[in-house]
Amino acid sequence: MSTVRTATYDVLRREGLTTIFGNPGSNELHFLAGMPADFRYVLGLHEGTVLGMADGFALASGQPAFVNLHAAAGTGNAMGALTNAMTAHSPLVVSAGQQVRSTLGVEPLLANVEAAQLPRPLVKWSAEPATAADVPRTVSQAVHTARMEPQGPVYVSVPYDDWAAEAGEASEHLTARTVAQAGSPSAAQVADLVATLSAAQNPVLVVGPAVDAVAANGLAVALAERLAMPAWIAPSVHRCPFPTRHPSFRGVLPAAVRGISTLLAEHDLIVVVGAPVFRYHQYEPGDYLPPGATLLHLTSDPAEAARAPMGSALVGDLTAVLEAVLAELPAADRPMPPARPVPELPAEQPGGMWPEAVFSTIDAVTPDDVVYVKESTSTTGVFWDHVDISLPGSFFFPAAGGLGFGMPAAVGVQLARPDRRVVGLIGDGSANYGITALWSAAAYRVPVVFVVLKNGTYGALKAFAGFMGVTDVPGLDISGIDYCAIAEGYGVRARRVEDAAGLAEALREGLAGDEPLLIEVPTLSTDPFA
Ligand code: TZD
Ligand code: CA
Repeated sequence: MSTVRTATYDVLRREGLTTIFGNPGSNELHFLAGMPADFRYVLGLHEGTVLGMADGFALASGQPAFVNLHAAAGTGNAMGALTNAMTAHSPLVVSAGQQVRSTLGVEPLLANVEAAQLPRPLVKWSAEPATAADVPRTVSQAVHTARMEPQGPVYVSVPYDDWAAEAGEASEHLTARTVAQAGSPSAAQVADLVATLSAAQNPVLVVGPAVDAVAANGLAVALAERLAMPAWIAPSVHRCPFPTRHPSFRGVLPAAVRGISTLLAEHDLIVVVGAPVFRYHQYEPGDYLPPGATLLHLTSDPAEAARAPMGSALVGDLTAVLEAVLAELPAADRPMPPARPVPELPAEQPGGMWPEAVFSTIDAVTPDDVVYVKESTSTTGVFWDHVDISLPGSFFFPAAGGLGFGMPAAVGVQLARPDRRVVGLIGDGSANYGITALWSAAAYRVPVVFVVLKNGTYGALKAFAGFMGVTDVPGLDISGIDYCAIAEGYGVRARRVEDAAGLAEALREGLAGDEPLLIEVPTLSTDPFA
């Protein structure tokens, strides 16, 4: 008869969750002790980093990743990072160690009081099994729940004395079962979609992160070409679902109600695929839609469809829906819209490189299949003009805007995709929220090249202050931090560069090596609202 611990490892192995991202405490030692040899443990020195690494790993692999945190305090430290995982639909199975079951009533030190309640509403599902014998089944339920569309993080709290208990025969079924999902549109639904799309005179495509998550980027391109439509990336995007050098590509929509309806004013049909409608940021009230326009929303997330304030939605498997539509949809009888010119780089100025020049230098040096993990907030607009991204899974950004994702996620993405090189584009402010990822990168020899854009300030917040018309905001300057010294302190090699030539040389060095490198580059501030 196997123990709860063995049966749980069997479930994790069967479902492919053999990497454990964690930071341990006394409640977790019984689970971790004698970890099976086919599992690997990736230690993060802070739970925000642990969760961020697992998030990057899950997003880049498309598979659930396992996280092991310490009780309530460890969970609390991870919750900022959970905002991003929840928004990104990242299939994380987050576990936390609990105090001994029979002692919970008296709330001993490190008891996780109301454990299942703690991470809500930042998880899709959360539980503490009612009995020790139900732990393996609960973990199995957690994995299937995380993996099912719409994917998302889940949470399981396990009292540590459960691990040695007998699992019971019922747990043997868990490693013999499968849970699959289907979501194809009916023939009538396809006919409806084709009629709506064909009737449009001047449609526009808005593509979102869920397209990249299922690698349906090529289908989005086929749809844009079939209807000769311009294509925008949905606002506040955290993945790149459309090739940035395709003639249809227009950029990323502004994250404002009025900004979007103004930009799309010429169009009679707005076709949104795989994005919330819409994830706004700056408050600019106005009409949700341009006059006379209708919106068609294709999504795999019922909640996304239900909460949209306008449009007609169809919820289904995005690949199945797009394939079914493309099989029936006639080509539009209009010319493709002309490609927009790539903006020139701004003229050089003393004091640092323009972020635009940083990105175009990196674009020129990196291989075509490079993966960018970006957390430099004032540059979210200009980035897209200067990089050539064409493959699925090539760009990740904190999905809920919670900083502390970039550095850890870069490590997690690189661990999930050793076949591709990862470049982290990290603001000097953002770096500090996930800085301990440098230690994990060094300890596990994860060859991420971190580029820290050092403008000495929370640039995006300065720009926001201007947009909001407020002045004299304290706490926006962060000068005097030496990122090279910090990197070296964590065991990561570092280079300080001043210009494009130095940046290119340091990047080549980093990409040629098999260990992490941090490059610090002084930058000028761009205005994201310009
Ligand atoms: N804390 C957390 C966890 N998430 C946040 N988003 C913020 C604070 C607020 N914040 C932003 O939204 S942008 C930003 C902060 C502090 C500045 C980040 O500075 P940076 O990038 O140096 O990384 P830029 O390019 O200078 O803006
Ligand atoms: Ca900055």
